[in-house]
Amino acid sequence: MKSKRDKGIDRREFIEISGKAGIGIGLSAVPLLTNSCTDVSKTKTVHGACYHDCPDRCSWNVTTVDNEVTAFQASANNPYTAGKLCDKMVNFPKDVTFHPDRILTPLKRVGEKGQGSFEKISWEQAIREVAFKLQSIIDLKGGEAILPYSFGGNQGMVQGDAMPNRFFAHIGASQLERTICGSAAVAGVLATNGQTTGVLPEDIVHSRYIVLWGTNPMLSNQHLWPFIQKAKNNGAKIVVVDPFKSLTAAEADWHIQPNPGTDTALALGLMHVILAEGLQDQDYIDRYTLGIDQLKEHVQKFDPESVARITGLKFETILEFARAYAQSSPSLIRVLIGMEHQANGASAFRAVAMLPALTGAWRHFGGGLMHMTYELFGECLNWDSISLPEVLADPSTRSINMIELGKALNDDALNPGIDALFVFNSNPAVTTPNQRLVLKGLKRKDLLTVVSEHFLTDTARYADYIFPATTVLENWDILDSWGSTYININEPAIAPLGASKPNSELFRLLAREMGFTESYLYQSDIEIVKKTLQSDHEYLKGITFESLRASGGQRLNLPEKWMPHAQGNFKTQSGKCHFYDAGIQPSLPTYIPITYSQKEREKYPLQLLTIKTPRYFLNSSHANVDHILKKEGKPYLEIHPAEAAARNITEGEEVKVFNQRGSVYLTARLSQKVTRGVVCMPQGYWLSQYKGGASANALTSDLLTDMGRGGAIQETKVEIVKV
Ligand SMILES: Nc1nc2c(c(=O)[nH]1)N[C@H]1C(S)=C(S)[C@@H](COP(=O)(O)OP(=O)(O)OC[C@H]3O[C@@H](n4cnc5c(=O)[nH]c(N)nc54)[C@H](O)[C@@H]3O)O[C@H]1N2
Ligand SMILES: Nc1nc2c(c(=O)[nH]1)N[C@H]1C(S)=C(S)[C@@H](COP(=O)(O)OP(=O)(O)OC[C@H]3O[C@@H](n4cnc5c(=O)[nH]c(N)nc54)[C@H](O)[C@@H]3O)O[C@H]1N2
Ligand code: SF4
Ligand SMILES: [Mo]
Repeated sequence: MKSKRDKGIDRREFIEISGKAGIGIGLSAVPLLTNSCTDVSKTKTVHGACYHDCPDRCSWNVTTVDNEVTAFQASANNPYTAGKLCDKMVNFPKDVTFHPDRILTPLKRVGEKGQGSFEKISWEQAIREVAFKLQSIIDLKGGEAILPYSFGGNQGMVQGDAMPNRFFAHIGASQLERTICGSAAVAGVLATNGQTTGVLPEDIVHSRYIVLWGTNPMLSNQHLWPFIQKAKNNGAKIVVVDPFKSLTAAEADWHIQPNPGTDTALALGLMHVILAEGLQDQDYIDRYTLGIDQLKEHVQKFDPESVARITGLKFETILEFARAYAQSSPSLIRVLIGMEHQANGASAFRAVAMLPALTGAWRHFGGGLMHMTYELFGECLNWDSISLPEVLADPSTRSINMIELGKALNDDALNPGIDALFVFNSNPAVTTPNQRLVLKGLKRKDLLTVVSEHFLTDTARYADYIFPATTVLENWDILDSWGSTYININEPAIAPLGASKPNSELFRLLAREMGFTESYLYQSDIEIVKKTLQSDHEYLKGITFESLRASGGQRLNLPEKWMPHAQGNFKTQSGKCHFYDAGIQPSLPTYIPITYSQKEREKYPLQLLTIKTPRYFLNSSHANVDHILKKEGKPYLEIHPAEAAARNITEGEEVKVFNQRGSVYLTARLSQKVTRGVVCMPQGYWLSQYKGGASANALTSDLLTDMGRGGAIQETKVEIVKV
């Protein structure tokens, strides 16, 4: 989830500022990332935070002796993530920073694209050649022929946002619509509540009925789990709604297993029952909501029988779920991201977000909806210093949706076509849907591909130039969060290894080589960190650069009892919770399935989930580490025994999963974790780790979601044969 989406910095915003021109820019004027850590000679401990695209945003301490890491631990100063880092990160210094395969020098391609043959070159040569090539493209076709492609690989505001955004805005590059994670979920919840910040994570301990709807915290939000367990110890019932028996579902008191992508219907069905049985909080509805009459009429169609047909659930399950939810208090629904990757994804979030207003759950501490926290940081940090809106504003520059990367790279009608792709903080060859089209684009001989990376990822293999990026242990940053309430600074623990440089420095060097003189292209990392904190917002009271350096993560200074909608106060235009909104199409959330012809259904009868099941990967990150791969085992397909038997497939056999977009080879695991008609494979393995060189996204589609222009990645139909 890119938390800064709504702060305007993902939009290209550039106007030339002539007044600031004319600064002499030589190497000496470029603030290189030098700091006290280059002459470390004794033990020291610095504070930092996890850079991953993870809602937890753990705070940590790193102890070093002579540029060697001697201890790497969760910080006790952040009680939310104190205790331990997750399984993915405990060995981070060895697994990533000091990994022998790490790229530590610039590389230039010598073999065919994708082959992975490179020669080492100097930074000077790499910067000179890439700057020259970018400038030639700009001169010939304009900046829009260059597409930056990045996502949550590093969520730091300096390394992920500030410097790269400024550079690409300055050259007038195409904007990237960063929609692969969170866009649909946020669009849905905003339509209903106008904000996504509901119940705060720690307050879940006060809940007595917790619905984990399409989220798997035991794996993907691990520091929330102890709080859920505490609630359980206090008597809370834990319900999981998930088409897959996830780790969390297996631990729940009740696992409700609907057909994938049918949650909108399920939520509307619950509302049907609640209204039919008079279980709603009429006073809350009268005071703080809009459109109850339209909703009442709308949910007529979603009677339990119809919803049972759509969701594959029992009629009784829908009744019992509706009653238990409405009659428990405080009742909390936890949503996150996973469920959004469906054709109806945004509508599902929109509908689910209505339930707490219908039952008045918001009135009770620990009751309501728990979703994101990024808006809290959006309100209090000095975003203008990151996004520089006054100097970087040109909303007319074209945008390309990251989900449609494959289409964009292969679109002859696109004017200008994409001549250069600049990838950092992302591994699109593995993580972007419609992989075959992405790879076809990456193979284009006339495409300049520049990648900044730690490793020779499947994407980097296609690069013309690779720049070696520092890891989080080697650079400054400041990190907000989309799932917790702590702000962190990240102080470098060691000097950059080899010739690696932070993303920020890469863009400063390119700017200098291209002859740009605007001072905002050369701001130092520490300066950006300090400026970001310059705000007198009450949430930042007591939080300064110095205090963060001393303590690591600090909790935002939020009101003690955070109950955002106890008395309405929705951030919609009307200030009410919108059951109905004439300004949105459709005006009520509606279950609209994708229809397939009889022939298509026969050809590809199974729905494929490609989800985050590996414990030790973070998307595709860490999937190249030997001991991690050993723990995760070979990529596998979970298939219901009845579906397997129908295809004469037995446990452990090799199978080919295929559809019109591609095929992937996997080992069959006969499993009751999926229902009939649904199969599941893990996302994250690199395609170079599969026979046939294709991974999960070779099968997925670049279809967009109903709202938010996210990716309906899980709207994927396949067939399976044994090999
Ligand atoms: N170990 C680990 N942790 C991670 C990540 C990782 O790769 N590995 N990735 C991080 C990132 S980028 C993110 S966005 C978060 C995501 O964290 P979560 O939002 O918790 O998402 P997922 O694990 O993607 O999906 C959660 C569950 O949604 C289910 N699901 C899929 N389709 C549907 C549906 O139609 N309806 C319902 N009800 N459920 C559905 C899946 O089966 C899955 O079990 O996790 C973060 N944490
Ligand atoms: N089929 C399927 N596809 C999915 C998903 C799914 O559930 N199923 N989930 C989607 C979701 S929710 C997300 S968030 C995306 C994630 O997709 P990506 O954002 O592509 O995430 P990663 O695979 O972790 O790749 C991040 C890369 O950034 C690099 N990196 C880390 N730090 C730095 C740095 O400081 N500088 C540079 N230059 N590079 C750095 C890492 O080495 C890594 O290779 O995938 C999406 N794709
Ligand atoms: S990946 Fe998440 S849980 Fe693991 S250390 Fe990072 S923030 Fe914490
Ligand atoms: Mo994500």
